[in-house]
Amino acid sequence: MASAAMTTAAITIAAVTIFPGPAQAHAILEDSSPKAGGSVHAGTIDLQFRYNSRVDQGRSRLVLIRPDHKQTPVPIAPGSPPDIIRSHLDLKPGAYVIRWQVLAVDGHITRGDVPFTVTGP
Ligand SMILES: [Cu+2]
Repeated sequence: MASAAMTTAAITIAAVTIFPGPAQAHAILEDSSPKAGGSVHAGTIDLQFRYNSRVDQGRSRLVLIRPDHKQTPVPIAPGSPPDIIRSHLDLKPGAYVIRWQVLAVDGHITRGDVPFTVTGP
């Protein structure tokens, strides 16, 4: 069990090294586009998820759940501010969910679902 404790300590130190600065909480979703429960018009849809703290964009994930429940990974666009995850999708009308998972500055992973509706023209 000593080695497990040492591994945990090593991971904690690594997280602090990667994200210098004051201690911060894990990432909580503060705003999104589309909004949870909102609706958008069919076509190219800009996705944006803003958190209360910086997130590691390279270790965060977005998955689109389609109306037929098929899941598709969504590439995260590079170059966003450090507390924001962005992408875009071309979607037909229907009920969708974006399932997000982000790694925050404190080394904790949080997840959530943003359901939304795409409406016809
Ligand atoms: Cu945390």
